Amino acid sequence: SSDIRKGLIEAFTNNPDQYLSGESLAELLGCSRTAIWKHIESLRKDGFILEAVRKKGYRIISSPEKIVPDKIFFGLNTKYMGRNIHFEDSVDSTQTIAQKLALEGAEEGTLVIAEEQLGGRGRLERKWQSPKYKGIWMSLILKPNIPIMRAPQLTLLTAVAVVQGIHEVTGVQADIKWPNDLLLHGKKLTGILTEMQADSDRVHSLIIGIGINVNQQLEDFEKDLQSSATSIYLETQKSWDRAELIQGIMLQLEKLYQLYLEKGFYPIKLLWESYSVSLGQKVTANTLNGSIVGLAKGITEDGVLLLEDEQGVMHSIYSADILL
Ligand code: BT5
Repeated sequence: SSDIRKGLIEAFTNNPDQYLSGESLAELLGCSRTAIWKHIESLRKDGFILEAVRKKGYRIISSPEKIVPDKIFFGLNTKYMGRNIHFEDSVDSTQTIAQKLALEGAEEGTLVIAEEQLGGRGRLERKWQSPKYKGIWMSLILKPNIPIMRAPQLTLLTAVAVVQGIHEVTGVQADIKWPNDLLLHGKKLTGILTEMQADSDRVHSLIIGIGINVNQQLEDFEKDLQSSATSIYLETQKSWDRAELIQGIMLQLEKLYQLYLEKGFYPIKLLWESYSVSLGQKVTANTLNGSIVGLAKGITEDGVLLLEDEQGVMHSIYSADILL
């Protein structure tokens, strides 16, 4: 029965401009017309808008408000990235679920997605607002065979992949602010949080949390964020299909990750620098040990930010909030 559902989604999404009759669908999928009708009703419940015209059949009008995991799966052009999807309606944090799956031996590329997070988190136990149906709240499991000190490279790699994925699908070009923010006109569009499971000095699993504001209108953000956050909707005045964005991001991630495994961090570093807004600028780095004002000179091979202060002293910044 889930095969019928998958078959229907595939038939509709592959023939966006065509009416498909109940009869032909029943024949195609080897089931009764009643079964087709039932599944069409269930797709409608999930937010697919399907037009029905007498004597012609059904046609897909728009993709759902809700993310439908099946829809991500079809049309996903990756070998392993995002192929194993763990989907939830409402969770505390997708990070927590992915952490658990990783401990249980989840394969590389496993993706946890939720429609809503009640306890979405940023760095240092800060909150990440994750309103229902409005954004992409997901955690990806990677298992690179690298030492712990290289782990920050994967945060930067993810930032590049998300910039490219968003650009491919929507045409919107975001900037990267070290280490983990994507900005549009200086407002935060995306946050990335990397957590890790490691034995002694090697990484076992990386849990990369990605939060992307997609279809929020201004009032969907809580008051305190309305001036500092933005969404793809606010930038384009258009709603976007989150399933399609996830597909685009997974494709870029797989390409870049493969490049990273074969050629190392250098090519990723070049891409990262090309999207960065902080480099070459005077910035303030607020670290847990105090603030440093300096010129952002670059990032090292490990993904560490280099700041040159007014006395010409170079500081390596491992973790901080950067004020531009
Ligand atoms: C981050 O932390 O930017 C990392 C955010 C990672 C979120 C993803 S969603 C899927 C996965 N599951 C989780 O539980 N988390 C990950 P940080 O740099 O510490 O920024 C946090 C700050 O961003 C907050 O203190 C707010 O000021 C701001 N903020 C919170 N929600 C936001 C939103 N939706 N859009 C823009 N800014 C937000």
